[in-house]
Amino acid sequence: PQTICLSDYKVPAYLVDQVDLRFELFEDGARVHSVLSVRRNPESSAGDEPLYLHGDSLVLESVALNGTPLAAGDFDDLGDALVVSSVPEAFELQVVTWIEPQNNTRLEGLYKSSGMFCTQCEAEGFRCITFYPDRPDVMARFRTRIEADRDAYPVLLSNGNPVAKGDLEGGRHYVTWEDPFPKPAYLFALVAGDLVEKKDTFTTCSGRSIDLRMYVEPRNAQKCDFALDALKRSMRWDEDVYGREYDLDIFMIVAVDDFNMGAMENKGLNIFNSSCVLASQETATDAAFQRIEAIVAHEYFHNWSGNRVTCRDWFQLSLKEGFTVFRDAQFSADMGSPTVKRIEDATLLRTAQFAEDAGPMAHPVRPASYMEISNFYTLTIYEKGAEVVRMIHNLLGESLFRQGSDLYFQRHDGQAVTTDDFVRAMEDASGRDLSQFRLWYEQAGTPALTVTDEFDEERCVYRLTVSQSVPDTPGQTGKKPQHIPFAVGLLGRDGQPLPLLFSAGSDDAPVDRVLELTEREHCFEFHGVSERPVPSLLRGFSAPVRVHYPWTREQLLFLMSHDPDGFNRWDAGQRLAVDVIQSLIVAPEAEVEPRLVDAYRSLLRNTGLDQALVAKMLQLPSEAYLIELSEQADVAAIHRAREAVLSHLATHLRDELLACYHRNSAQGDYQLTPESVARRSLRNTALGWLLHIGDQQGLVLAQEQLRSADNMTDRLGALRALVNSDFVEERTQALEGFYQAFREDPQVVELWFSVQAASVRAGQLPQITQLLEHEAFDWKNPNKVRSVIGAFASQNLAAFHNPDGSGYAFLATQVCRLDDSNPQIASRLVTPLTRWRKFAPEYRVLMKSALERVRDKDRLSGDVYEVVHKSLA
Ligand code: HT7
Ligand code: ZN
Repeated sequence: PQTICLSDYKVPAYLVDQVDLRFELFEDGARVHSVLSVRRNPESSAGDEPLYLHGDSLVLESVALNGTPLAAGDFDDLGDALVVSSVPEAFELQVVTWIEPQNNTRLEGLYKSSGMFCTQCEAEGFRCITFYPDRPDVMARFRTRIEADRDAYPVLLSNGNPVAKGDLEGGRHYVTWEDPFPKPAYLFALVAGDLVEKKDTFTTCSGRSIDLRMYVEPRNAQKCDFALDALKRSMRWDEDVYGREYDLDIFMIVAVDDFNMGAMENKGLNIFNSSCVLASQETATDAAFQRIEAIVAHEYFHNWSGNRVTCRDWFQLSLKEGFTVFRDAQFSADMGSPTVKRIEDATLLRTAQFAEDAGPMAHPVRPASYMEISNFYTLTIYEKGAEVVRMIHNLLGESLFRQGSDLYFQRHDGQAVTTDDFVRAMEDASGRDLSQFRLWYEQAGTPALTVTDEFDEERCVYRLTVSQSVPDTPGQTGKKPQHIPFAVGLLGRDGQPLPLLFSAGSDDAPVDRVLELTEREHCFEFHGVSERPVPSLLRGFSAPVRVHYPWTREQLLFLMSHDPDGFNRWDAGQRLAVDVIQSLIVAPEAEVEPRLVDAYRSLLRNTGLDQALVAKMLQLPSEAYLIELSEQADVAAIHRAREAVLSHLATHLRDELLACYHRNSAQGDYQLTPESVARRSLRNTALGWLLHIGDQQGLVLAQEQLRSADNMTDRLGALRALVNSDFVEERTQALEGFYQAFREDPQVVELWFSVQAASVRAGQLPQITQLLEHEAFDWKNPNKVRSVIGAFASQNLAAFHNPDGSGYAFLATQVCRLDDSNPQIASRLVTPLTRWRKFAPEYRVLMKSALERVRDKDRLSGDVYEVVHKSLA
């Protein structure tokens, strides 16, 4: 595969004003008639360059220019492109192609899922439908006519508004759609199927009535209400917080079972992975409800941040993804608990994005090159990109940020632009200079802050010295210091916040401040400090950085109970638990810190504190996070130490766990309020801990909960606790009963698979192999693949990293198998092996050789090639 470089960007030589598509859909394939109105781009210096149209897996049936069929010598069908050598200034190009959606296992372009036709065109799927300049800076108006059998495909959908429909001969019918907004081809969508329609409406801020439609398979008709409500909440929120009104007369959501990612923001016709949109109390967990709300919002918000203003090229992907993730995070915070949302986001970032940023595929938020763009839908582009926007928000403040976003949308509406255009709008609206800040887009790697402090008792001066360094990453060394907003506070002996005075004498100082770090080393002096304070650093996770400060265990315990910043309260608990677990890794026989037990005891008893925060604080740091923090991870030792701490806590806090369980037992009807979600989380954590130590009373409670639960959170909580216990017979029975009860529901079966695959007790390799042979497993369905193979390799770390290398060999085999049918999924699945340098030598050697086996596979896809070669380099 070729490397594509940002520095080679050229404006398109030709523009497309109008696209007329006619799809003839059949069981054995589809014929696509395309008419493109093309003109030379006045901004291009390319002269009379040939017309270059991308294509992938297409059979060309005919090509004509202004109605005249082209002769063989007038064009070249290169397989991955159609090149027309000599074209006028402006012309119409008619192309007919034949494709086979029923055989499309890559799930890019037009494919079939559970009998329905659907599309996925981002990033480069449109070229699998017809020849086209498939790049986001070519924006055209689309008119789409879909023809299909009326009985098999009564519902025919595309972007925009329906403008015509009617019957055709042979029991067929058609519908024509017109999208008035020019868009890049990656936002094109088509759906044809036998679907039920759920209807709703939304009245916009200017009084326009929008038809909301959700299309699902008949068996899912009862699982739409939550998503439709979430959609309405999102539409209102985007008007209130960003002043963004919806623009078409209809907004549609479709659920499909086979989908490579979570969802897709196609203009007016969002397509969702079923597991990211369908929900009912009986079948979806609280986490699933929250994820669905966030994804529905995310896709909807793209209508402005992505569709109305889109990306110039794929190097700018974070322009739409980072901004939209930031917007959906603000929305979720407003809908629930801001602190809990921040903890969840920071956990994902610190566990997985930091690992990516320190690994062989590390890349800047705006990458400089790529081979396969699908490999760049990463945590760095999405989550770190969102953090970068959040930092701008922190630096500018609410009001100037809003003015910046208004300016960005107004200035660039209908355009394909760059991250630099985004930053410039923020600068122009605020008057701030963000030139150094731009390094966040250019430099890969997680900055590390080392903080030291001194207290001058006589002068009452407290001095914080912060030095920053940005690590080397592949292809990037010797990096410059970045502009980092660093939120801090100081706590006095009794836990009172101390004023932060930059000079002596002034009064009325704030008790928290955002320090702006711009130098390699920065020193801040605070005056009028009468006692040595405990610093609370990086409050609210104000920047995606690592912070090193030598807090003592005593200080961490103090912050855990006194820090007014909820995030840092949680973080202090995490740091303490990490420290205790790490000391057991070094000395397995050492005593577990008794103060940790006391801290958890008071958490379990603390009914005064926000229970959602308590639920988060009770979660021990994950094995993945502990690996991320190690230099040369010894997975078995990490697993052993963490389990030992968990067992110790559970044994010593048994009474408190039982009390917590009963106190938080279900009362009244199932509700999705933050309070009820926290209650279920607390009781399921308590249950999990009790079963972890083989508690008989816990077993009875789990079995009863599994039997009587009226919702999936409690049912799955009980099942997970049993599966992660040593009650072998009981867990086998529970798994069987659960499967029989929900075997008809693919989303629940996915949960059932992943609970086992992620469990060190139920998910050893022989059991994983059995799951792959299970009647419900389906190699063509990415969700099933993720729920078994993905869960095993990324959550069941002790089993995956079996010192005999069997887990690695297993993953390599499955990656090779999937590479032939779905390279995007294969490429994502191989990720855990690419981190081989992170591990102790005995693991490293085996991981590397598994990776080499993948590298040596015949006909390796470009997707997997890029990841494997870069990680072996
Ligand atoms: N913008 C969407 C990206 C996406 C995608 C990318 C590559 C391959 C398949 C895909 N499906 C969806 C999703 C989003 O961020 O909203
Ligand atoms: Zn997105």
